[in-house]
Amino acid sequence: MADDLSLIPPPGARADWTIDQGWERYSQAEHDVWITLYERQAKLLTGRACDPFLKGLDALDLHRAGIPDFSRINEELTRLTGWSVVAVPGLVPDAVFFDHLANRRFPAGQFIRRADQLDYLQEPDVFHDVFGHVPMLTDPTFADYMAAYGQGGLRALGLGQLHNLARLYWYTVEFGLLQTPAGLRIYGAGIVSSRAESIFALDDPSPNRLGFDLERVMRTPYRIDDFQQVYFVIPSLQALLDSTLADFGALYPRLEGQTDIPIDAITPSDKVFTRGTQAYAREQGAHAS
Ligand code: HBI
Ligand code: FE
Repeated sequence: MADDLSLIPPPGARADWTIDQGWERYSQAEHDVWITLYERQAKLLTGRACDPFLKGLDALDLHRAGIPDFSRINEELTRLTGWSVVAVPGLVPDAVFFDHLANRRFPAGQFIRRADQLDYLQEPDVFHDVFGHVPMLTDPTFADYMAAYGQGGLRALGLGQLHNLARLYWYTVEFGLLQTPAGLRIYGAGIVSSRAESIFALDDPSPNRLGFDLERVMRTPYRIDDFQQVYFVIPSLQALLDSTLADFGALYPRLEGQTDIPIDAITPSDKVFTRGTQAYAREQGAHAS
């Protein structure tokens, strides 16, 4: 998370931390990185990503000529759901991030990873942000969820409760799975933008896959450094939106009195899709010094 002590934007950025995308300044090598990543993921995600994601990818025509020009995708995106993409230099402070979301603007990194960093990157770049996040924003229900999350984020900041809400973002927007008649499908941006996790999240026997429950998710820590040990499955995008329509003001005091649920635990009230072996996490732990 960005340093919230300072809300002052870096030199060259506007007061709301946005910058020009500068699309005409991308080099061919940068466009080629996008095309490489796009082709790899598009192939992999057929039958893995949920239909709203695949439909959004098509509707915005995200592959044409490399890194998309935000002004081009915004025409269609705004028409569909009232959202737009704005360019930012990298991570922005929480308050700035939530204010954009609440106003249906998605802050996207302007830069793209280097060709030698295709699989791992610390800060969100234009591929993670635009390929990963923006297709779902063409879905009216998900679009409403993201805006509601931004509003909830601003309230949570005021209440000092962001740690709980950040878990909701992580386990839905970034790493969420959707239950469909054809099986589990991915909608989380952190999964769809990663080749390895697109496979791991659905196919690996290691992680738990559990039914989404708002309070349960808010009590579950997450890892930012490796594949998830637990994925939460929503029954529908509408159910996700419905669970966040209420003000969380009453929920936070209740959470204060409860302990976190260990990341690999399954509780008696969990709906279990997969009881994971946790073999991958154990293996990684064994390798850590
Ligand atoms: N800034 N650019 C950017 N992208 C994010 O995803 C982001 C951020 N700042 C804060 C932030 N995320 C977190 O507050 C949320 O993930 C909870
Ligand atoms: Fe993200």
